[in-house]
Amino acid sequence: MVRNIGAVKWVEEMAALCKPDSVVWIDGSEDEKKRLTAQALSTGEVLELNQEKLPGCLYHRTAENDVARTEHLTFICTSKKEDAGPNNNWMAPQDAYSKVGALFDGCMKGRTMYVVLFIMGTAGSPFRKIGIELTDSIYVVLNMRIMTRMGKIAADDLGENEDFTRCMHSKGELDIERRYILHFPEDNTIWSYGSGYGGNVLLGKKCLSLRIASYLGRNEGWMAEHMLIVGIETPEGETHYIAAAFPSACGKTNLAMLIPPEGMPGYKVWTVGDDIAWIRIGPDGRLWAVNPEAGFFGVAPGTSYKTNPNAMETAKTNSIYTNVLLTPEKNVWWEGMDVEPPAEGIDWRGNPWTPDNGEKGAHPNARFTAPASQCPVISPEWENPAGVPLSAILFGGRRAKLAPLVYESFNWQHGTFVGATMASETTAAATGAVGVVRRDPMAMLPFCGYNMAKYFAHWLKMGKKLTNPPKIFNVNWFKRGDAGEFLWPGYGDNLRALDWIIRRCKGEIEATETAIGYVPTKGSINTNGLDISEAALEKLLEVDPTAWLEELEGMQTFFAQFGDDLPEEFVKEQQALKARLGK
Ligand code: OXD
Ligand code: MN
Repeated sequence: MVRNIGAVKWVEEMAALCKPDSVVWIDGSEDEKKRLTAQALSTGEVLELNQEKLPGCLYHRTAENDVARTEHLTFICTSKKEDAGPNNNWMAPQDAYSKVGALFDGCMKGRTMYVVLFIMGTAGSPFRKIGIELTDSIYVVLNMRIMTRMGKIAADDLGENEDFTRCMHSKGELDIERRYILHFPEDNTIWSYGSGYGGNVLLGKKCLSLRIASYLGRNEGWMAEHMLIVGIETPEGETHYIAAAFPSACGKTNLAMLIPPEGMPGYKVWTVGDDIAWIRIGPDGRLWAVNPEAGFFGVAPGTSYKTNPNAMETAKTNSIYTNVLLTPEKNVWWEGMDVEPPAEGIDWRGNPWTPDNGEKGAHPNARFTAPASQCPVISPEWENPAGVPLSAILFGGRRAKLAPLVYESFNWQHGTFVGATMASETTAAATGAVGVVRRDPMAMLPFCGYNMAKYFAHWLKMGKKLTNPPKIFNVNWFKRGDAGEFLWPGYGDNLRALDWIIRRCKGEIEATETAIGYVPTKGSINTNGLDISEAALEKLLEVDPTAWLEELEGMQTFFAQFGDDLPEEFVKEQQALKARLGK
């Protein structure tokens, strides 16, 4: 299948290091899927779910110590430490290769090495990148089948080109003491050892499409962002595309496939992507975005027919469930699924479970891996190799008090500053401490493959090249009233804010200029059919200068770590914000 000399040589080299019993090149065919599934079922690596209720679906449990991305074990290995920046853990490339090379040495004895050629993006698209992942996990191969376009199609697309990302993975011993997720941006290489958790091992996702791609994007003049992409079709039949960055647990997948509220007839929502956007400048001076992934790797807990019916429908067939509760009927269940829990089941750890035994049935980071093509509202444009044109970029976080429901930045530079000062508050459920503000610029803090100060500069540079830039907004679905209650219903009603955004992009409505940007005037948010008080709406749109001055201090403290690398424009933006706040 593959005659690519560079690929063959690299696979031989890595096989010589890992010493697998055999090497299997994956072609991506249905027959091969059947064979691999049968093999994984025979070893217990995956279990078959109820084929009447969940046709084509499989179940997998990870090791207990391996349920999430391990940021403290994730490294950027550049020749110079300053190129990784204060936002990344750093290891010198030679040290990293020799330290983790020693772990890879012989790690696949008794195992098979699978060779997975995959495309991030669509075949032949100018946006796309090709990777080859070597792995000793069938679970990884089956997930890569869903999350990427892989096998023969990728081999054909690669041809004899030796420009591909070398992605090396082994489960190793699944020992957290021997776990490393290493990125070598200068070598276009990723090494992942000792984990079986998606974000650490589906190397096309966070590792390639964000960390390596952000580095490539800076060199090549494009952007790799942690953003969903959604198309909003208005009753007039125009579709506007929006890309939006939120930190985890802020509802990206939900927003990407929301159901319009009853009070907004005639609107349609089209999902292009739920996690990653690769963005380029088009010949028209606009930004064009593609979703490089082919599937969704969504968080199961909290996903229900109430919060996200489209995600539930997407994952009903041909999907892989990881670390959820297994019911006696071989069905799945998780907290926040909004259906009665089963009387008993097997929890994510593999232990017998009952609703009152005090344990969670599903791990809070339990996942479904589902083909995007199965999403009932997948956009007809989602595989367009040229991408979709962006009318707006959104940033958002979870802020109980500070940020209004929605506001518009003054221009690209200010919008970049708004994104760079993004922050989100932790919830009691997640950490035990309410209201701890974590700064997470553009939701990229764990994913920027180089010095983030240079990433900010790249954003500013991109803006200078745009003759027709999208407008940049900030949203906050999580503002609370004095009694701690959420002021905004969220979910489908978030379309009301998106609608305001679109009307601003079209220049149809006025807004109120404030110190932080343009805020909706009273009455300009469509509240048709929404039960919300005037007082709540007022509070949602309020800008409190004292609170923002405090916020400015937090921004300054955060930016201080970048020293002189921080773009001059951001120093000016801080001064301008202070002046607008009346200080
Ligand atoms: C994800 C994440 O899995 O952001 O998408 O962690
Ligand atoms: Mn993500």
